[in-house]
Amino acid sequence: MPNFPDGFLWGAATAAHQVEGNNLNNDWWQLEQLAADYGVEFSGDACDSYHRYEEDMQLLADAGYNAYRFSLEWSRIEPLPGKFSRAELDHYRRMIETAQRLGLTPVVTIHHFTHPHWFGERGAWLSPTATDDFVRFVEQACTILHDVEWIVTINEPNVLAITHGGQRQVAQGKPYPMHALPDQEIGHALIDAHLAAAPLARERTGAKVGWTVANQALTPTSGNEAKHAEVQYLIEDEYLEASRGDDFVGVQSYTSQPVDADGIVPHPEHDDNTLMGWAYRPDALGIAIRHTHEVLPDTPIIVTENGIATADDERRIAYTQGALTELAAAMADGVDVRGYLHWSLLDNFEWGRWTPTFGLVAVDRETFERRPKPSFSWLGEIARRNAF
Ligand code: IFM
Repeated sequence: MPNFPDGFLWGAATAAHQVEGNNLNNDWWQLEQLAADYGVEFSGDACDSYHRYEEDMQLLADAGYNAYRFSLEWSRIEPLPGKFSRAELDHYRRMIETAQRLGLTPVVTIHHFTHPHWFGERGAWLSPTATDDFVRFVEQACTILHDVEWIVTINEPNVLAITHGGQRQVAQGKPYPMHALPDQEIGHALIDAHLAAAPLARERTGAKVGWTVANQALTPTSGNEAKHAEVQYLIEDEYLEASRGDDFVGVQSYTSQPVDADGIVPHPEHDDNTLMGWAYRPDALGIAIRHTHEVLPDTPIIVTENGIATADDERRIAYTQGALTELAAAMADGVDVRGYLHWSLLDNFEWGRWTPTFGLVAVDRETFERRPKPSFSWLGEIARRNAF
């Protein structure tokens, strides 16, 4: 059973809007109201982690983990352009200090999918002021991040460019595109924002700064290698390349898909699919890590997300065991991986849906009671021993 290097991060991840509750002032809250008739569910109180974060972190620490990834909610910190809430910054500062007191290394994401209303009204990432707006927020965020070791500027910019691209199409009266590639204009705006924010955060905090990319683990079907390379560049590699020179890059992997002459092959319904409708592919993590290493051979990697939406916790253990086997093999082959952060700590709000349960810990949505699943202690034990 391989031992992992000293200081290897073993943790779980969440994001503010998915767990905090009542983020009244962001774009997702607005979308949840507007799209309710189309079956989009409401985040509401979520897991009430805005108030219960200490309980969440205590669970992690007691179970043997040494890291927790969570995000800042921009719409709380900057409710109006240029008007910052000192009280909300203090709230996130308390989260950082709580993690540190409990022996958890905080991995802090500055932006995880949501933005304040006013930023949306300006045109979001397509606004001419987008980078300046984001940098102004990052400057304020840095005032509470001075002793944080790992900072993610933006979570999954490639997914953000797909979802915002879809919303852009809808606003133009077109149907929401299925299996779309990132909107390149939005993607390039996100890259600009990262390239402006990362050096600033590094300089102001001394932290290791990077961003996280949704790794698709795309594979070519026979004879379609050129198309595969083209799609892979547009959907993933452009965003990986923007991380060249960063202190780390976050790999986020769940499944794998083939590419044929027409692009990504839509995944058919199958008994074995996860609750997201994705193919059950524990091996995707190995493909994702190795591909990221090929593009960025000198950049350390953290697995900032990996997990499975399932109601069957034994399946979660089997999936994670498979993924960790691939991770260990990639490390044995020389890939520099610094940590593994499971998605997710809690069964949380999966962007408009509550049924895809990714959590190591279930949450009673009436009482907010946390109920750890067997997978939680299983992974915690691996973390405690730093061996698997
Ligand atoms: O829940 C999301 C997370 O916010 C970003 N990465 C993928 C997860 C599962 O869909």
